[in-house]
Amino acid sequence: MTKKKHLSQRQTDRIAGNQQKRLERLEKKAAKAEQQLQHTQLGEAEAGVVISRFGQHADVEDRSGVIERCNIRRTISSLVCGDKVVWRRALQPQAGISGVIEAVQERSSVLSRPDFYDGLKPVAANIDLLIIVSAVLPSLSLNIIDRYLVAAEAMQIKPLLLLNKIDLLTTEQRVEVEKQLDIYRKIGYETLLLSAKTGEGMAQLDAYLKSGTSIFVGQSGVGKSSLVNNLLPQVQVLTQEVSDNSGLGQHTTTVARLYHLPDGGNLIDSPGIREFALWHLEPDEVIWGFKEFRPWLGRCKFRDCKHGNDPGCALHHAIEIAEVSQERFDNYHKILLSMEQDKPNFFKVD
Ligand SMILES: Nc1nc2c(ncn2[C@@H]2O[C@H](COP(=O)(O)OP(=O)(O)OP(=O)(O)O)[C@@H](O)[C@H]2O)c(=O)[nH]1
Ligand SMILES: [Mg+2]
Ligand SMILES: [Zn+2]
Repeated sequence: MTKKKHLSQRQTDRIAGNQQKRLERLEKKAAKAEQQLQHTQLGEAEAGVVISRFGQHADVEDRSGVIERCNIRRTISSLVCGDKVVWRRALQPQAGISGVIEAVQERSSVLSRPDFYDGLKPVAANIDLLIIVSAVLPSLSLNIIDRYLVAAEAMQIKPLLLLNKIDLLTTEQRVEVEKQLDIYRKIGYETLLLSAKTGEGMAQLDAYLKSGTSIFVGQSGVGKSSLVNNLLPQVQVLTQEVSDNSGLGQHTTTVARLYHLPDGGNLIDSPGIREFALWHLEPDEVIWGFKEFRPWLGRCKFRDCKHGNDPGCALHHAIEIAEVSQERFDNYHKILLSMEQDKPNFFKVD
């Protein structure tokens, strides 16, 4: 059961106050960086790609593949890993800063996630494939998979379900997870089972990564960075054991980072999150994100059918004839319920 999160007025005020203070601090820092820049001579505008973003700075890859740490112009409101930018080199780099990012090119896609305190936060841009990584350790959660699938459908980014750590599965567990993944295969999603540890199944992943930009998303501790290390042994991203007592990951990766793969294609490793919220979506978008429900929508007896116990519900009929799975239907209701219960005020529309 999800615990209801009702914020008192005082808590809401405190959050607002903290946000204000944080904003002021950031403003001051940015103003200082901007001032320094005005005294620095800059070269011609160049194209670059954001490899990683850290607060007021970003690492930008120049055309020859060299990564340069840059300041960010205050006029840029949003900048994330994968963004294509225009930047200018400082003729005399100062304090490790090689240049300044002046503009961001239009994005073909953006993965955002709503944060309880900060509102909607972009994570990465220009993504072609959303690889939803799961594992039996910490735990295999179909609810989290469904949340990411809803987000993928809303962003119109192709998803791929990847189950890592198959080396840990007993024969019975293997049968069980195959059954669970069959639900997704049946509705047209592709799945991969593999192990970053033993390398089993890794070759199947290559075909997906060869072109475009892919991103690993999923709970902390499922092995996203371990997969990157398996694909790029020379990189060695920091990974960490899942803590035994909580069963939850440690949040080892803290910022998204883009890597180039040897056979072409880019791969972004992103920080794990405990729960992927969908507060930024409308209930209509959530149901649309369950793509096998679509043919049944609008066919219920009552126009305002909530697909609960309403008589003549087309979705219930679809479950009876095994066109829609009970698990996905239950997750749909769970997601809707949790959205209403936990939604912070700034995602509410009056
Ligand atoms: N047995 C087994 N363990 C694995 C496998 N892949 C990763 N691990 C272990 O899982 C733990 C977590 O791996 P990470 O790669 O740090 O997980 P992550 O998803 O990047 O976690 P965050 O960065 O916190 O989001 C580490 O102890 C890894 O060694 C696998 O295929 N099999
Ligand atoms: Mg990681
Ligand atoms: Zn209905």
